Amino acid sequence: MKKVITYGTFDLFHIGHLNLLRRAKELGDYLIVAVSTDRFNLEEKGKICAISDVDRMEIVRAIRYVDEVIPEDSWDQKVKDCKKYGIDVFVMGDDWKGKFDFLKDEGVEVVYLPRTEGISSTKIKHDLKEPAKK
Ligand code: C2G
Repeated sequence: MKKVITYGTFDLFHIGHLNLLRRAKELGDYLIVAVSTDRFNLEEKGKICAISDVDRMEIVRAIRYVDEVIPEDSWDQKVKDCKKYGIDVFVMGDDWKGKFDFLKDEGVEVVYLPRTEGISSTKIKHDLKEPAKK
């Protein structure tokens, strides 16, 4: 069984997230998604989420492509996770291109997928605050 892992906040779940998870699952048989905790987002990414980590994990867990959800609470857990879960493929959107190539040294295939253009959690929040002028 080919095991795939990906990491993210998945706040205000949108089509960009879904496209990523669908393509990640196409690369293997079992997809684990590590969802960033509220603490990790606030302290490490400086992000305040609209949706709590408990709810973001439940939403991601309900996505048909996802087989397992774990918390992400440190930048440094990826190597340990890949070993613990026997990961074959690590996947991220290409805004992270090159950032996680060190995982290749662990025998993990590293794949960066093209982001979905025109959508992001930040854009959704902004557009809700300042609707485009008609
Ligand atoms: N994504 C995408 N297209 C978008 C928006 C996001 O493909 N329009 C991808 C991102 O590249 C990422 C995943 O969806 O692979 C989750 O995106 P975020 O929730 O924004 O996650 P991020 O803040 O990038 O956190 O340790 C890694 C971090 O946890 C990643």
